[in-house]
Amino acid sequence: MIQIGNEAGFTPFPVALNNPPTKFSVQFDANGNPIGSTLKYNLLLAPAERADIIIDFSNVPAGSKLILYNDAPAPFPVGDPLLDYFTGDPDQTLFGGAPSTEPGFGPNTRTLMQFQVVNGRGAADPAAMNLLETLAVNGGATIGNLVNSLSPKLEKLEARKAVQVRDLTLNETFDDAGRLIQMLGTNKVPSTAPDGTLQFGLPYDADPTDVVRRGTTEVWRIFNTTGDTHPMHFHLVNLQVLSRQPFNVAGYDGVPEFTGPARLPDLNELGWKETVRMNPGECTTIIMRFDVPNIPYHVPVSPRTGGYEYVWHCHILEHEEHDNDATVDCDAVKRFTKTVCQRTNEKATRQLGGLLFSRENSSNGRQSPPKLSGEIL
Ligand SMILES: [Cu+2]
Repeated sequence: MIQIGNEAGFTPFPVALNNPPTKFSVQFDANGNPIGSTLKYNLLLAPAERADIIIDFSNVPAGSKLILYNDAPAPFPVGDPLLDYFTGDPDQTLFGGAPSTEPGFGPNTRTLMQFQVVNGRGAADPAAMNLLETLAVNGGATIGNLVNSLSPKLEKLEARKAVQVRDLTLNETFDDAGRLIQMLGTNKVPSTAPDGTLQFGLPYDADPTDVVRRGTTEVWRIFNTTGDTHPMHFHLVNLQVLSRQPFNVAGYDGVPEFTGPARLPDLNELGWKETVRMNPGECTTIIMRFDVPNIPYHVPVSPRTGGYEYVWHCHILEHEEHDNDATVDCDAVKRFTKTVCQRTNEKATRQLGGLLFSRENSSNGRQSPPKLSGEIL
């Protein structure tokens, strides 16, 4: 399987995924049910991320039927069995979940699509396909000149040209009804909870905190203090991912203490993006240039700010609809929300990006914040 593009266009070079094909060992929950691995995968996509991929079926016999299968735990990465739907899954109505899924019916979050392989027809694949495969398999990144002759040359934004570095936060707290919600915020502390917890999150209708200038380039360091990976989606601009780095969530007071080295984005995240996975316990650093297009009609300014408001938000719909959004005022951006998970006395542990996360749900149905419980060396 070769990826040649994402939601924002071509990747700088073709990327071979899971090559040569390997059968992954999966993780298991406390009841022995298989749950997906968050460390090894063919293609990891969060909501709103897209991939243009080429799959070579030439060695698969005609008549074969193959299933495109999703084994990503949800919420990612720790997962909750209540949100894992498949044929013959256990009846979870006693725990507030769904009844067992019968064959031929949904919901089913694992079985996505069936491929039926038939004999090839028409002309053979052009030779360029073989070259593409060779490039991808041999590591396109190391064959720069040849690759650039095949694919569009993509500009690489340079951090040194940024006029501003902003520190922003992904947060979770509880709403008035006791439900877990997610909010975007800055690194400034707008309030302190009764238990002394620092609250960075701002509601969606708060005034924009970030005013950007047309045409300028900015670097945003976004600290995920929640237990989930959030696919953050940006309106107005595309972006490039610079790095991910673990930080001390429990001790975060607006000034980060990094707990490990930064690492580069995955190969299929290079080039332009408009939705980026932001993992729990990590600072995801992105760079954007706010090139606002000229349009041949009048757009009224926001009566609230007198500028133009644009949104960045989590693309998990439940989070998006629950204040995980923020507006940016251009000459603008702002906030975000989260998953309600109410299993009781459940402890879950998952690995992601070399880090180990765990989360425990208390008997009152409230979910503890994620704890970084270790580092995998
Ligand atoms: Cu989210």
